Amino acid sequence: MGRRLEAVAGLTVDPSPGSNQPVGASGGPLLMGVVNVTPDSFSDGGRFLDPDAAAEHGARLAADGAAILDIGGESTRPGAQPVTAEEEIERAVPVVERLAGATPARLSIDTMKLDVARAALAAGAGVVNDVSAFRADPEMAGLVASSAADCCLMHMRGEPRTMQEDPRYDDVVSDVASFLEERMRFALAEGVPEERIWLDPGIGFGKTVEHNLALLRRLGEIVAIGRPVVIGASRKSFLGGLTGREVDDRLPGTIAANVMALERGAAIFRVHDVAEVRDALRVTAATVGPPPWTTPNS
Ligand code: PMM
Repeated sequence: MGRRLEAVAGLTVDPSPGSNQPVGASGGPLLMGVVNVTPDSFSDGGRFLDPDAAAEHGARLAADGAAILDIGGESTRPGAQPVTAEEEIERAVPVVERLAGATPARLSIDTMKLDVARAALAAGAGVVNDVSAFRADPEMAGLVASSAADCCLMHMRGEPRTMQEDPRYDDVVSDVASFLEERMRFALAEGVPEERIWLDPGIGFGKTVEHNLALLRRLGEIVAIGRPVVIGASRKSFLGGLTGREVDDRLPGTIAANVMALERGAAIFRVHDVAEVRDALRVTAATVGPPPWTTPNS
């Protein structure tokens, strides 16, 4: 069994889960299960507002093979209204507390706010997933640098409230790659070690269907930057645009997008349906063979 397959199977995920080892140190693609503790998230809003229910859901995703659980207290769906840091902490941190030590998965906090990230790291999170790539709160970089957490820097055009209003690019793939390189330089300058940085092209964040497809088709150009690439295509509206399916019926499209992303070198797969995507990625990984892509720490 190859390294990549083992990681997808959840056999080698992290050498010491819950520790601050860079995720993926064992090599291989990793599943990141989505735990949205919001009333209005894109596909699962309102389902897990109760912290016990959310933690139970996270534990289930970990049992299904998620090496990382991404816990978020603010919806980033197009047009979503911002929430205060207090509200976001109240939603997300109790879930981090319940899951810390109760699951082998690494805990990621999906936030753009410094205070939320700080509280989540103190409660046991080891990853900061900032969809603003440290633009909403530049001090986030210093927090990550001083905490030894990993971070995910994602591309988004504008902000969630307005990002889907007529998005335009010269060339979406090279624009996104340049943006991610610039944000990575910023993070490095603020003291974040390179081996703790992951990059994400931000599927659905200020992009048309065609933009999302170009990013998936040419994902290799993002992978070539040399850091682990996160892909978040799960249930997103471009899949609805292509298939005519409502959000709960987009699993086949989600699987297709993740399989293509694995073939093109993505390392971390942010999904709602961990068990199903895991099976698809196991078959893909077994078929395509040894990793052509950059693993964390390489
Ligand atoms: N997508 C959403 C939220 N957070 N984080 C990263 N790194 N990448 C993503 O693509 C991403 C994210 C929105 O999706 P959801 O509302 O289904 O969670």
